[in-house]
Amino acid sequence: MKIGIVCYPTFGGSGVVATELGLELSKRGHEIHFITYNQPVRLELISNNVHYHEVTVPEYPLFHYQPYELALSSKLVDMVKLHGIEILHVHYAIPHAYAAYMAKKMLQEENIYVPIVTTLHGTDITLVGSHPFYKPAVTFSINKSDAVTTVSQSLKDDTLRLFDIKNDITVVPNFIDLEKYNHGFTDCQRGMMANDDEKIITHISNLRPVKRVQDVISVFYNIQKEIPSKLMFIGEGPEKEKVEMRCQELGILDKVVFFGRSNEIDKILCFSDLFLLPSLTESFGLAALEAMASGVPVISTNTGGLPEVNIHGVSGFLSNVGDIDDMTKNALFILKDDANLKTFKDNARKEALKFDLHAIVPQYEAIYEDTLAKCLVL
Ligand code: GMT
Repeated sequence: MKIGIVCYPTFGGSGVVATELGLELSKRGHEIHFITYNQPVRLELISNNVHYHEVTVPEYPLFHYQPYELALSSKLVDMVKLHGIEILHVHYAIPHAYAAYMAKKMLQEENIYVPIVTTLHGTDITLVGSHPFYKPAVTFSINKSDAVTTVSQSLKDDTLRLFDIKNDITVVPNFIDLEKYNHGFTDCQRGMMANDDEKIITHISNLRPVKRVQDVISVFYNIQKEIPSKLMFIGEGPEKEKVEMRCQELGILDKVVFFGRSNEIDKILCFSDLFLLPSLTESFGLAALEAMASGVPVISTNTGGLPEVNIHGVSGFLSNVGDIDDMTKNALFILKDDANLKTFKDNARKEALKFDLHAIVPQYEAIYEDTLAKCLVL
């Protein structure tokens, strides 16, 4: 199949999933066309089967806001015609599903029919999409998609609760390339980060308020009072400066390593003992799955899709949002006893196996095939 993929190219779960999906589909023989405003961060390979088409928005002084969705829909029309793209898979409703629908309508005028598969990722529904300002456009885009998927059952429930949805929604969970997290390499440079007697705690996110990164600091502060430990803090975002200031106030700046954005999180996770994800909401929690795939147990909140990924008492623990004491207690339970830690590490890796890309990517292929078949009948 010739598949067009639209996503946000920046660091963020939806872009990562879309990129990994495209790369795996290309290995399975499909021709993939990424259409977005920057080369996706994890898209290192451009090959015969993988193409990247940049959407540029010409600056025009009359426009107070440059019309990205207009540029995207025009680019989609051009690329579908030029490359014979058969199906468009758009990740994140706003504005991708909306722009794809416009492209589909323009193409129909020329008797070209391209179905749209929309994957909802979380904040496009729970935070941004449900805002009264966007709600009509998001509802319309979901209802006009030829197939709709969500990355967790919880996100499907949220979508049906928050919007007036007439379409079926299929849950296709996020996935992981387990081979990438199979730490065959021996340069797992733990010694550079911490002493042998120190435990390594890690947090990775885009440091937006929804990630509640101050809770990461509070839990780590409590942990390091009880056990020698270091915190690996990975990501860039609006909360970073406040976090640095708080670490200084608490006198733990020397115990926290700030990495900024990293494309090598597997290398950091390979020497981590525990992952903290105290988010306010999380439709899935791809970062938690990446940690688990590396054999790192997870202390997370129990919101959204997190209980579908992190299994309480098995791969880690779940707590109510903001319950620092409970998160600390659970973290210490895992870290204080080496045998316990080993059990949780093994369990985390085993639970991650459920999300192996070889099991999940065929579900998308089946959706593309069904959607194309249904559209031929119409
Ligand atoms: O979590 C983020 O800040 C980024 C956001 C995105 O759209 O890139 O992530 C959402 O999609 C990920 C991939 O499906 C999910 O793993 C995240 O849980 C989800 N984030 C939220 O729901 C807050």
